[in-house]
Amino acid sequence: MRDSIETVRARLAGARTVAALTGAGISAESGIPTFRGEPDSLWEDHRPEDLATPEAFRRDPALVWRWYLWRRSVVGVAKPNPGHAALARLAGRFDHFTLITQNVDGLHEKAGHPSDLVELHGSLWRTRCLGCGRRREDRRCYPEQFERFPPACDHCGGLLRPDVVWFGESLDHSRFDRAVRAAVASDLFFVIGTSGVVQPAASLAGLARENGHFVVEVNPDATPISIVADVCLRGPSGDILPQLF
Ligand code: BV8
Ligand code: ZN
Repeated sequence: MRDSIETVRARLAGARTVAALTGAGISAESGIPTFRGEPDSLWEDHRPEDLATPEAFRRDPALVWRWYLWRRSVVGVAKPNPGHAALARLAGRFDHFTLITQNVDGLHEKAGHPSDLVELHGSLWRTRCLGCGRRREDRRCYPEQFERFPPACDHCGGLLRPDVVWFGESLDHSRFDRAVRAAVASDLFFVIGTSGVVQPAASLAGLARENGHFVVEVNPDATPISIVADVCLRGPSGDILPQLF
């Protein structure tokens, strides 16, 4: 591993443009369950794939909202870990750095990423109204904090939904375009803490590779992305990233 760390550090020294794609794994050391990892990633015996869908929300908006509020209550007390902090330091070293995250937990923003952050799948901390389309920052974590449940828009009375991208929903085009441009243009592309299962986010590493860029995977386990990586740093991102930056 030591020589791989040195290889990546040497690449960083010569890089002009860097990008990183993160997944749930980077927040694992902040105590947030991943999607497909530990047994505690389930919630009341529901699988994330069964709840993070428009169909589930149509069928039972209160159940889906309870799941998101439970996640807010877990994430709300979580702190960014040394992996998030290392990426924030990296952002300070490069004029051209783009951080692309699949996570909706807001921990990268908490660690300090004002401008270079692309939240591909939206945010747990924002609602969108199905009636008037209004998006609002919302930090409430418990059903009793809402006048009506499932939550209703205080402007038009419409049903509010979490402002995240569910399975079967298209990603916001401008956000995904920014991520693609970063993958195509970066000398160095990090893929951190993702199982590489969810598309189209998982395709970004292959895109970076096809454009001749150096790809580094940081993950304790091998994933479908490992085959396109030039270097695989096997271990927790909270340990590995601070050794790099
Ligand atoms: C789309 C927001 C076009 C919500 C999320 C069939 C029908 C319909 C669609 C599809 C289909 N087949 C495929 C698709 C496409 C589908 C998809 O990819 N499905 C998968 C499950 C096969 N994708 C979509 O639907 C996307 N939209 O394609 O639009 C379209 C339109 C209509 C019809 C068809 C296509 C939208 C996908 C977005 C879904 N929303 N999140 C919410 O969070 O509530 S995805 C969700 O999974 C999270 O965002 C999460 O980040 C993401 C990916 O998971 P990971 O981050 O990788 O987490 P995971 O637990 O899997 O892995 C953790 C990793 O960390 C592991 O590798 C582990 O080893 C590692 N790790 C653990 N500890 C550490 C660590 N690493 C480092 N350090 C540690 N300490
Ligand atoms: Zn409204």
